[in-house]
Amino acid sequence: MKIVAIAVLAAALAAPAAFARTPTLNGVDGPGFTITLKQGSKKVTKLRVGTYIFKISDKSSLHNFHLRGPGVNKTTSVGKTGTFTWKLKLKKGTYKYICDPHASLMHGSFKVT
Ligand SMILES: [Cu+2]
Repeated sequence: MKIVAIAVLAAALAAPAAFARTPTLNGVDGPGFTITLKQGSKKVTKLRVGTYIFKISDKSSLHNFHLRGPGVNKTTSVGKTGTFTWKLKLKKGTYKYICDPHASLMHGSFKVT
């Protein structure tokens, strides 16, 4: 009986971790003068505190993707292109993403609560 009870308890404890998947967000800059951050097809405007996977596609050597906010300051390179994966812990606050050379045109933000 004791072994069964332990097995049931272990399964109950393991279950939430098995089902909790890290959400993926997709950031894109370029090839034109655009910068976006989406979850699926939806623009990201607010998120809950937690860990997220940011998949960044830097599609232009004129632009970069620079994300800044509480505890985070990550950027791709102006002058290079590529796909990058960042696993980031987001805290409460406002996060901004910009293209550094064109920040007045290419910018966005979201709130984490
Ligand atoms: Cu730019």
